[in-house]
Amino acid sequence: MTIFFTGLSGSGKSTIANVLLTKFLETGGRPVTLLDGDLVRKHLSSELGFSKEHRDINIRRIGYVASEITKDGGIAICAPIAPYDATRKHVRQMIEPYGGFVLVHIATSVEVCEQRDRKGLYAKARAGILKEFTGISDPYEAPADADVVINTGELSAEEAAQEIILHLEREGFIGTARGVGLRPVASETMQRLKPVRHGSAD
Ligand code: ADX
Repeated sequence: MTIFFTGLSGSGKSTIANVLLTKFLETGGRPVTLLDGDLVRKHLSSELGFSKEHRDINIRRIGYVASEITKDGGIAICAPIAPYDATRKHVRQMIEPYGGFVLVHIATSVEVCEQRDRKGLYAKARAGILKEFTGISDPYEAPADADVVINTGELSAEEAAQEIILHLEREGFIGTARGVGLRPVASETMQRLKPVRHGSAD
């Protein structure tokens, strides 16, 4: 399974992805790999810039690694900006033959990201020192096909990670807290077959 985050720089992707990683590691089970935007840029895509072509190469590399992890039964958590809709869809198509692909949009507005400006990059982009900066001088195509949308204005990173876990449980990608990891169809069938009881507690 691949959990693919998308959102602006400073939207909270990395923070939430790291909380999610910790939760998976605590639960144990399948191996988990985090492909963080900044770390991929450092180790896997250090020669690339931020033109559309280079961003697309970067995202397709992440997609390829995630598809291999998914194929092997692991969990890949990816957290790049991934600003282009067609490229995200391409990655979904690369991964879905091998397992689940869950697109998580961290929908923090550019105003909020700029106001926080944790890395000081928005100020540099405004000053024209950083060119092609997503949300300022470069596009961000918000997804219409996100499986989960996180509004970080309302949720802490912990709560956001919990929302994602709940979605994964609901869709049958991971077992529930009680350890009943049924696929959605099977689970619905089970519900229908379950005898209806009145009065007595379960
Ligand atoms: S992506 O567009 O190819 O998906 P990626 O997530 O790898 O982007 O890298 C984004 C990170 O690179 C940002 O969080 C920021 O720290 C840094 N960065 C440097 N220059 C830019 C830029 N022009 N646009 C966006 N991010 C930039």
